Amino acid sequence: MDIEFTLGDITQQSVDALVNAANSQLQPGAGVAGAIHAAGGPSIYDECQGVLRESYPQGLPPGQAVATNAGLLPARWVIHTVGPIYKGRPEDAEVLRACHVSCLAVADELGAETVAFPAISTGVYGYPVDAAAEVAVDALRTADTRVSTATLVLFDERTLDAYRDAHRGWTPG
Ligand code: AR6
Repeated sequence: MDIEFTLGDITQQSVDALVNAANSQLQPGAGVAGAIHAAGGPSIYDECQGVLRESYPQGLPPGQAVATNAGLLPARWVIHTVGPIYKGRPEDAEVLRACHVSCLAVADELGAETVAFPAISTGVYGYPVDAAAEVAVDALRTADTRVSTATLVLFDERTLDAYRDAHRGWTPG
């Protein structure tokens, strides 16, 4: 899988699937989720609530992912995943890694070949950017997937640099 990095707004990306940095109730909130629901329109929210009712009445657990339509966005699907709320525990990295793995597994089920990821958990959920970048890049580099291109869409230069540096510095194992 190719891994690319770009500065920008994830709602503007023309890809098969966009990843949403969601919360367990799949409510819009702020940040990426707010932008996706605002730009994508109500069909995304409606499908989110249907998926929760049918499959996750207690909410979508952190580290898991589900797909919905992408409404008015220039993508076919939105893949919603719930990152860890950062508390400095070892589990935080495991959950953040699981988010990336789960999103790629859902993308494979959908047949999505191009997927755009935001910097999951680094906003409202408080994950330090450099540490999140290392986990995200390692999860993507080691993934077993049919996705051909993962694009990390970063919202500011500082975050873009952190993810690019993590990619340059990545070593297996
Ligand atoms: N495109 C790309 N990146 C963005 C965009 C955008 N339009 N908007 C913000 N970012 P966050 P989290 C960056 O807070 O930490 C929501 O309320 C942002 O600068 O969206 O996983 C949800 O409903 C940061 O670097 O996600 C949840 O309750 C990164 O995306 C909660 O926040 C992630 O920030 C999830 O928090």
